[in-house]
Order: sequence, then structure tokens, then C-alpha cells
Amino acid sequence: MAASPEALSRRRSLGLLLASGSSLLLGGCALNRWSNAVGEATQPLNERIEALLQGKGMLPEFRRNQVEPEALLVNSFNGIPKLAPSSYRLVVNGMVRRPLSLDLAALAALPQRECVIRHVCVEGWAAIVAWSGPRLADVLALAGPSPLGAYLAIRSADQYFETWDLASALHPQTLLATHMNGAPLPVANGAPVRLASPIKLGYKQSKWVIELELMTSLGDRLGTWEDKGYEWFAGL
Ligand SMILES: Nc1nc2c(c(=O)[nH]1)N[C@H]1C(S)=C(S)[C@@H](COP(=O)(O)O)O[C@H]1N2
Ligand SMILES: [Mo]
Repeated sequence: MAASPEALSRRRSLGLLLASGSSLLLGGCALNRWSNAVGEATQPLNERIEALLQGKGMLPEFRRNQVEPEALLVNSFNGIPKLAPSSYRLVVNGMVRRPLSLDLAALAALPQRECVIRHVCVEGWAAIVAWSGPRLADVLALAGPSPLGAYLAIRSADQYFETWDLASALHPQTLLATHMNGAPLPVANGAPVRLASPIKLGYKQSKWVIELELMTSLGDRLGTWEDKGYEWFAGL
């Protein structure tokens, strides 16, 4: 059966597409040395993001008997705020359908997870800690996040400020911890609520969290330490 004129022209334009595609590839060869260098520099990050997207992003954890309570130093740059548990509220706002003001009972009513992970501070110390509390993803889900949300701003009671990419915030091992090593979170370590995640360095793990704001883009401020030159993604 003879091909219809439409089918022929479709085939021809497909051929054109393929031809222009391969010339793009050839064009790319001229850039090979440069793009390889860029590729190598970003490789581990790309792999991690790819793994996250494929749902294979669970990072290895430690056993509960490996926690190092003495190794966890308190790092607090603006004093230690004392938040009364009864009046504590976690505000969730920004690009969400239902802005929330959650008390501690609401956080405790969510599924509780424990993550035994290594906390790493850029100042040269690390400690294995068991954190527990609801997943940050479950808290954000309650607020009905807009698909336009891409970043999370995290405000703390001591004026500490952080921003995270949403993929890291939604990671199943990223918690809003209310407990540490099986006991209620000590005030110095961020009570009543702090971030805890195996993905990022210590300075991304905000203590005394009082507000989460879902944003479409990053604003002028990236974070307390990032604005002084520390790396923003701060992946482990
Ligand atoms: N609100 C707030 N969160 C914070 C900090 C802080 O000063 N204020 N310090 C950060 C740093 S640099 C580290 S290493 C960890 C330390 O947590 P820890 O005091 O529980 O060991 O908290 C992070 N989160
Ligand atoms: Mo730190």
C-alpha cells in the first residue's frame, strides 16, 4: 500500500528532527572537554538527586546502640530560646492551600519515625544521634502544598534562618524531631521541634523551628551561614 502524502511528510519531518538532533550531538562534541569537567564536578549531586527522584534515596542508618550522646556538642549562636510547650505553634504558610498553626499534639498525632544518623558540623565534630518525630513531608502534606512550591524557608525562635530545596525537605528521612535518643528533645538541642536529616550538614538542621514557608523561588536571604558564604545545598 502506497504511503499517503501526509504520512510521507510526517516521515520527512521526523527525519529532519533526527538530523537536527544528531547535529546537536556533533555540536556538543566541540564542547566535550568543558562539559566533561562540569559533569565530573556535579556528578555525585546529580546521582543523589536522580536516586531521590526514583525513590531509591533512602540513606543508610546506624543501629540504636551506636548513638554517641557525649559527642553531640551544642552549637547555638544566638542564645537558647525557651519555648513553652503549651503555647508552642508551628506555622506552615506560603504556597499552601491551607495555612496551618499546629500545636505539639497535632505533630504527635502524625506517624512517628526514628532516624539514627550522623550529625556533621563543619566546625569539625560529628555524632551519631537517634532523632524521632513526624516526617517533614507529612507536615507539609497537611497544608496542601502548591505544585509551584520549590523551596522551603525555615524560621527559628532565635532568629536563625534556613532555606531548603523541596526534594530534600520531602525526603522520607527528613524529620521534624521532637525527641532525641529516645527522650524528649532537650531545650539546648532545639526543643520542642527541630529539623533532622541525613542529607545535609549540621547548619541546615534548624533548631527551635517556629515557621515553615513554602516558596516558589529563593529570596535575598539563603540562610544564616549561607549568607556569610557557606554552601547552600550543604549535602552530606
Ligand atoms: N535555631 C538554630 N538552629 C541551629 C543552630 C543555631 O545556632 N540556631 N546551629 C546549627 C549548627 S551549626 C549545628 S552543628 C546544629 C547543632 O545542633 P545541636 O546543638 O543539637 O548539636 O544546629 C544547627 N541549627
Ligand atoms: Mo554546625
